[in-house]
Amino acid sequence: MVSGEPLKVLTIGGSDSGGAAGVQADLKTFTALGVYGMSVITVVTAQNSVRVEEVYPLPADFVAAQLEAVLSDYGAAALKTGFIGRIDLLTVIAATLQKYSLQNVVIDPVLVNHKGKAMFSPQVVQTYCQHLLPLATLITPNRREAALLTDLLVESVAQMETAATHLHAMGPQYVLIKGGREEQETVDVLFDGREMGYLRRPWIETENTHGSGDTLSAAICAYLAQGESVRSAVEMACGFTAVAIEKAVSWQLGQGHGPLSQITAYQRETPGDTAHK
Ligand code: PXL
Repeated sequence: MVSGEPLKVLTIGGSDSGGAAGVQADLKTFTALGVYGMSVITVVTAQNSVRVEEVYPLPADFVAAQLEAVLSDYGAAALKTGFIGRIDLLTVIAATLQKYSLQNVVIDPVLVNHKGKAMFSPQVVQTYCQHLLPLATLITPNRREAALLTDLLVESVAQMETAATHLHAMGPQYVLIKGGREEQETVDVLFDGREMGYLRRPWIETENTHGSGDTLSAAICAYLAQGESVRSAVEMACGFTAVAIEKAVSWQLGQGHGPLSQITAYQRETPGDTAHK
């Protein structure tokens, strides 16, 4: 790498026309954290802050062509997957990750909508378990997604710990289960196969969390590319996402569930620091 060049990071996911979630949230996060962002689009959505109007799937061979184009030339120091939702895409993506022996693979198993309702068939869930989870450095399901992947009830922190153990046995090196709630705090559970870690933050009361899961996994990716350990990448990314949520609490960009503020999050986290690794 030539000195001064940015690290290259890839997101594989869906386009959100509203700019809140999906690859748009990822690319904003990558830019805010100073890495070079690339994107392979799986589906194009017509959506805003109120609803998803339409989803236009891209053919698996075209997704494969995007992956090949990016990885055969640029490569990637880290990558994340977001909205995939189809078996043919999941298997193409898994085969490509193996072909290029990619490191720092963050799998955000997008399986439920923001109301927690399952979006895809049980076969899609099974394909994640069989093909993608074993290739992951880290998986980042929320409680509902952890429940779908394990067939367990995942409500309490104790149940999150049990689910994390089951998920770790499916092959990922680390498991982060997001979105636990204890009184006025959110609790995420991080498991590396030996030790449980807990990330606690004050609960922020806001509707503007559209794209928060994407922002978190994209930030983890950026920090991993920059050489952070998984544990510190997760801690730093949780901090970044919390500030991005706080900064957008008073925003009313649309009529509904609004986005986060990725750019100002970075400025506040590290004021004046443009030389962050
Ligand atoms: O936040 C999950 C997500 C990922 N990708 C796309 C989305 C959403 C949620 O709205 O639209 C394209």
